[in-house]
Amino acid sequence: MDRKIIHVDMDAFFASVEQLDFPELRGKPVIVGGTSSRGVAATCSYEARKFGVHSAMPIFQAKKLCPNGIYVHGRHERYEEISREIFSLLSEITDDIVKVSIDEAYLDVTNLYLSAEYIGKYIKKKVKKETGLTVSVGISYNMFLAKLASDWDKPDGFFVIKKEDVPDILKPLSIMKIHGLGKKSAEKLNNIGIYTIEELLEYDKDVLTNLLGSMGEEIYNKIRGIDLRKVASHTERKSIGTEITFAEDTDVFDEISARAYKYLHEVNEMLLKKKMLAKTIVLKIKFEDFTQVTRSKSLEVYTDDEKNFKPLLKELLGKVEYKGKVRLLGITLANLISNREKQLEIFDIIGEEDGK
Ligand code: TTP
Ligand code: MG
Repeated sequence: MDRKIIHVDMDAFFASVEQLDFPELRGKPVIVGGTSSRGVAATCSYEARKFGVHSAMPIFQAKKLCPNGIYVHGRHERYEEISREIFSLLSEITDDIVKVSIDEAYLDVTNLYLSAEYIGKYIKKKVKKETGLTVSVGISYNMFLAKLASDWDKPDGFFVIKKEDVPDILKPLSIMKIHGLGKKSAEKLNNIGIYTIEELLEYDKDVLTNLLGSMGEEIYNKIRGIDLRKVASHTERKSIGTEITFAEDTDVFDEISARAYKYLHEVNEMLLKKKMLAKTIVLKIKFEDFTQVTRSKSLEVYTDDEKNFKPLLKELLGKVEYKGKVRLLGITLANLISNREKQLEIFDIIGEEDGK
């Protein structure tokens, strides 16, 4: 089965945040990146792009092209804050997410029941509703094409690249659109008369490898719609737990056991809140002499239902060799995955209206 990959990229991110926070800047050419003529533009609003201004352009040059532009200093903390907010709402959709820059992320939604198109439109709406900003969404069956798609229809874009569109849809594009192909490599290709992807498709793998080194094969594959990179998450949560030291050490089994069930309840509540399922329960007991034991037990299936863990906890409590008073008790639920069905509830908030 083909994968369903979504790439999201905020529009003119720093400049849009400035326009959001300072309404008088809306609809105006805004250039972020310092007011000093020696600096470079971090980015600029789409109104400024009409004048030919772009990211990394020296400010003095931008001022020549757009003398009436509004030049402002960047406020990185504020951009980071909004970035966190956006990433947090994207993380509610799936754990298979990777943030690649302050305003950009990939999501693998292959395992969600809803279509990638539906989820993509939901993202646009949700980001707009929660932050007031627009985001461009690209959808395809791999990361390379999804990124290309998010750039297709900017700003406020929504574009899908289907398998049957490839490679025809790519042919007219400049080779500069190939993410991963650096400026130097593009120049090398230009020097032998290659400017478009259609022209590049004429060359076989060996020639590209000779020209571009190890990247040759990667580029050869990408322009044919082949990109096997996985959306590898770095943020996956492996466990949820709590542990607390007793106010007074105790060897009364009923007290220890009551405490354990109470913690299981609390941890299970956290699991539900995070919309996750767990398979394993871990009991940790520390004794008054500071020695400790950890025992764990797993279910056959993932669950978020506390009552499934209770018999396991009973067994674990019975297994421990109590060699003195208990000082600390901890309960952890481990082996976590997302609860896909629960996550689908998130989407219901928005409903079926058209997305863009
Ligand atoms: P981008 O997503 O590349 O650009 P953008 O969001 O401003 O515009 P677009 O609509 O084309 O996506 O980068 C995100 C932010 O990163 C951008 O707002 C400012 C910062 N940035 C720099 O500071 N320097 C740079 O050279 C680039 C490219 C971006
Ligand atoms: Mg962007």
